[in-house]
Amino acid sequence: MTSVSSSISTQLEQCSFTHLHQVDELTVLSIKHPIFQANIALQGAQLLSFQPIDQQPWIWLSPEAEYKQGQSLRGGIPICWPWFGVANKNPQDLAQQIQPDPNSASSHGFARAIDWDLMDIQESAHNVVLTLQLSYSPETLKVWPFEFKLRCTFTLGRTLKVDLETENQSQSTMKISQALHTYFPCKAIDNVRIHNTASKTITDALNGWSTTTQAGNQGFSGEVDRIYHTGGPFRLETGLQPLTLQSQNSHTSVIWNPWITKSKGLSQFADHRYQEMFCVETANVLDDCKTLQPNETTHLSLAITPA
Ligand code: TA6
Repeated sequence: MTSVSSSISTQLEQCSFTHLHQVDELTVLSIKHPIFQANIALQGAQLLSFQPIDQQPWIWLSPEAEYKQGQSLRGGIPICWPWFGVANKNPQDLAQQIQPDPNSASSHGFARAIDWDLMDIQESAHNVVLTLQLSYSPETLKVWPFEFKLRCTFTLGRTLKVDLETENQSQSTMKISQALHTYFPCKAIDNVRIHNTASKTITDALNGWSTTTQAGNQGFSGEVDRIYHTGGPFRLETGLQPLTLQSQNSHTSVIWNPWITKSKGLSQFADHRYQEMFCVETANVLDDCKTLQPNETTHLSLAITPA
């Protein structure tokens, strides 16, 4: 089990709704609150589940998810940082920061695959606020030669809020791309509609990263992997609880469904799972990457509410 500080251990002993438990190789925060339940893995500060009492889950997690050290789980809200997607599909000045070679770097950065520290838990009758932190280390410096501090704050209650703060603690300029890679459940993928996407500008990863305009509101009748040049808000019509996804300080959003062929090659994902999920990822990518001067911070936030 990942160790927590003595002050956090003391806090946990006084918590009414939050406790730590081990699931296979991972340490998971389990929150059973009168108005919601949620789980967050310390590895990657990855929210795995969120379900208001007497509602269906708002977040999708693969039934094939594996709780193993060094790999994010398929589903929930993986934190993609300090780069999004394939490293050398990022702006060149960003990719060149990755050591020893961006071509050999893993997709979606490293923050989602290493343990974060639990820093604070605040419980109330209305919500639970949890803060997790990731600081640079000798291991991260080998890949990403910057001193940094990440703080992720989850505010869970009648809404689901996530705030990811990045602080550049190095003495040089640091450029990042990032995303809160949220997986949503749906009753039937063919009937999903993501409202407020019609007429928006998109960059299509499946069409040579070409930029075009989306015709009607986004639905799914095949593989979709595209960057919308907007941070929303989006209304998600899923056949389950309709949801609204809002963002702060994001002007790009990635919409993804692997469909049949890609599903067959995806880890932690049975071939038919594309029928029950889709992603809308709150991002800073392409022209929306963030350049931080020494001691500068930036926030990327999302809020999910009933529509
Ligand atoms: O968000 C879209 C995407 O970049 C897809 O291209 C696909 O790779 C997906 O993320 C999942 O990536 P992962 O590394 O978690 O399997």
